[in-house]
Amino acid sequence: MNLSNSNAPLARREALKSRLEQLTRMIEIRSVEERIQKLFGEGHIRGSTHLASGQEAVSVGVARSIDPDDIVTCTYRGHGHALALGVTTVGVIGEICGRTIGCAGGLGGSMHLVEPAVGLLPTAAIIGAGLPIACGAAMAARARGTDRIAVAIFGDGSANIGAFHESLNFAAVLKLPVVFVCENNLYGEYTRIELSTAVEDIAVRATSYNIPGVIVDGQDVDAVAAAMETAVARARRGEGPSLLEMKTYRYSGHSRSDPATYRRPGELDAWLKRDPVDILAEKLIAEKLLAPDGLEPLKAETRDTVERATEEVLASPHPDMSEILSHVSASSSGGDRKFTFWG
Ligand SMILES: Cc1ncc(C[n+]2csc(CCOP(=O)(O)OP(=O)(O)O)c2C)c(N)n1
Ligand SMILES: [Mg+2]
Repeated sequence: MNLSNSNAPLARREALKSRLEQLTRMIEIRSVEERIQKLFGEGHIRGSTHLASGQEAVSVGVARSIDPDDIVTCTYRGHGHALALGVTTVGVIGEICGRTIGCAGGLGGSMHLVEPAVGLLPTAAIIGAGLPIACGAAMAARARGTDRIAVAIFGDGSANIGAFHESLNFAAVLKLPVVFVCENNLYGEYTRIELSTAVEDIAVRATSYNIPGVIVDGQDVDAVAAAMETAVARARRGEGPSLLEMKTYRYSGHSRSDPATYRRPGELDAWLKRDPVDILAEKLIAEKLLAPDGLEPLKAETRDTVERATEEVLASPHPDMSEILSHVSASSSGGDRKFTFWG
């Protein structure tokens, strides 16, 4: 497994301190998602894919606000979070294409990305599952006497799952260092939020658990980071969890080839006008960190980098069939393939 052999994820995370790199990473996420859609059509991907184009500001805003040894859980819609946290393009595309070069050796696929070096627990297909796991990671951090925190990223649909309510209550009572980040993209699979959810704003549910609940512009990376920084500081001070609701939108359908015909007319166009990449690019131009005509060349350059990563992936092998039972169960004799978080 190529996981611990490389400093690249940590270096990529460190690089995110630069505002220009934050923009580049958001473009990279978009380009990777577009390439994955194409790879799926070309037959290189088994199973499913769940793209997060449009939600890049949440990924990068969260990643830039926490330390590499903080823990993150997220769902199948996790390619962008993995890239933002520092997993390499080869690690992500390789995993999704089921190649040994992937971040889980090609055994996990699109829904099971992982990188201990930057705190990414394996992403999960079961919605709501990451919330209690984040509570457990927060308890472990406290038991070890550290000021590390855990972040659980999940969707609006997941806020109707029992594990959401149990986790918020549990974390509030124990004042656990957790930040609950809800990406409200208005849809759970093919169902618009008002058909499944009794409240318009998920953040109001924080009231039931006596914790802060904040509505955040999920298209603006700086708004995401500002809300995160407040919640992270509160968690590190031992004052307990927060619930942040990121208002955002997914440009693609739920998964694979879903054409998303259930959208309201004009809805996609309205969100495209508040594209997170454009919003940050405009700010960087105003801050003179990007030339007025610098966005398109940056996009082209990033697409080239993603294309080179894709070529590397497609030239690399699939795992051998003998690997099929690796990691199936955890045991003390797991050998060198064990994932180790926090030593
Ligand atoms: C426990 C559980 N129930 C049902 C499903 C099927 N399922 C997959 S995605 C999804 C919708 C989730 O929507 P949301 O939480 O808003 O996340 P998004 O896909 O919008 O990121 C459902 C119900 C599942 N994966 N896990
Ligand atoms: Mg959703």
